[in-house]
Formats: sequence, C-alpha cells, structure tokens
Amino acid sequence: MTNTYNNNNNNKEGTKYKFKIHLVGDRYEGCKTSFLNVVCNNSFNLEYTHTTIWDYMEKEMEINDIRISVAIYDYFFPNDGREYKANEHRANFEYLHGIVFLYSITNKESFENIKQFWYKEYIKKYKMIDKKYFKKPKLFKPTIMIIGNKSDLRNESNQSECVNSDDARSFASSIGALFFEISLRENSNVETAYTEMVKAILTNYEIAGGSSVSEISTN
Ligand SMILES: Nc1nc2c(ncn2[C@@H]2O[C@H](COP(=O)(O)OP(=O)(O)OP(=O)(O)O)[C@@H](O)[C@H]2O)c(=O)[nH]1
Ligand SMILES: [Mg+2]
Repeated sequence: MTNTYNNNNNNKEGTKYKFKIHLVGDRYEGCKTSFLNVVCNNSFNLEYTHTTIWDYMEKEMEINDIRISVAIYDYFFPNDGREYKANEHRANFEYLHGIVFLYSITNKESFENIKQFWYKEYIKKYKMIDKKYFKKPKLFKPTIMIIGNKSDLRNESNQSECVNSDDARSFASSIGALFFEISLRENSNVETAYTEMVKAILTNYEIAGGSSVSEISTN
C-alpha cells in the first residue's frame, strides 16, 4: 500500500499534518475495531466479528487551529500476532506517529499481554523495520498510549479478575506512555483519550521539527 502519511506532498487543502496511529492488543479483548468505530463513526456494536484484514479510517480534527488528519489502523495480526512478517508490515510502520495498546479492564490476561508481549514485540518490530528499511536515522519516537477499556463492566465483574488502575497507570508511566480508562460502550472518556493522544503527537512532532518524519532525529 502506498503510504500517504509522510507530510511531504499529499496534504489536503487546509490540512497541516497527517498522522498515523496503530491500534494493538489481544484478539477480542483489545476492542480495536470498536475503538475505531466509536472514534471515527460514533457507532458501537455489541456483536463481535473477528477482524481478518487490516484497514484504517481517517479522522479530521483541529487542535490549536491546526488542521490534522489522523489515519487510525485497526491492525490484523496473523496467528493472533504471534508471527510477524517484515515485508507485510514495513510500509505500515513507516511514518508511524502513535501506537495505542488496548486491554480490557475486566481481563487481567489482556493487560499482562500488553506488558509482556505486545509492547515489547511491537517496539522491537518498529525499531527493526526502521533500521532495516529506512536507512536515515529516524529517531522520532511514536507517542504511546495505554488504554483500559470496558470500564462499564468493572463494578459488576469479579474484582480479582479486573486490572487495578494504579498498576496500569504505573506501567504506562514507566514507559512514558499516556494512560486512560474508557468505556467504548458508554462512550465515556473516549474523546478525551483520543484528543490527548493527538495533542501529544502534535507536540512531539513539532518539537522534533514538524517536517517529514523521516528527517526527524531520534532518542
Ligand atoms: N461491555 C463492553 N463491551 C465492549 C466494549 N468495547 C468493546 N466491547 C465488545 O467487545 C467485543 C470485542 O470487540 P472488538 O472491537 O471486536 O475486538 P477486536 O480487538 O477488534 O477483536 P479482533 O478483531 O478479533 O482482534 C465486542 O463484542 C464489543 O462489542 C466496552 O466498552 N464495553
Ligand atoms: Mg477487530
């Protein structure tokens, strides 16, 4: 797929920046498709359909009078993501501005998988592809956000199976990530989380020079 999120030549009139965000997390418990639909279409469906192709939707927004277009990728991972193929994914990792790791508050395993698997593997993958295919030292680091979803179910769930908010917050803080608890079903805290993410990307991006990501230096 042709990547149009490099901020070089493809801006629509009035759009200053184009950012790209990936949604990452366990099958079902990550609620990635639900996140995409609530943020981009303001629609929520309780029925579950496993995503079998990756796709993205675009959302336009304005922050401090700056018009931004954000492509949010609902990422499909073969074999639940335990297997990666660099060639399949390299174009999608190019010019990546943000990664949202999602878990279900009511499922501790989905949070542990973010900590022990998704975060580590995804950052490793990102760096590997970056180094292997994009020769320039692109040291602009993607903004990271950790999201605990299904806050609507916390009170009615077995508390010993729920993710402790402080544990999740301290993990997010230890990796320099934003952290929010949300309910997609109730549309609670979703816009705040999403807007804070884009604001943080914008800040990082402008501090780094505000030009093509490939020209931005890292670390
Ligand atoms: N109660 C509740 N259910 C939710 C919430 N968000 C999502 N769900 C439900 O959780 C299930 C899984 O959500 P999906 O968004 O399809 O999960 P996914 O990560 O895209 O799953 P895969 O495509 O298989 O990787 C669906 O039945 C959703 O309706 C929420 O905030 N509260
Ligand atoms: Mg899905």
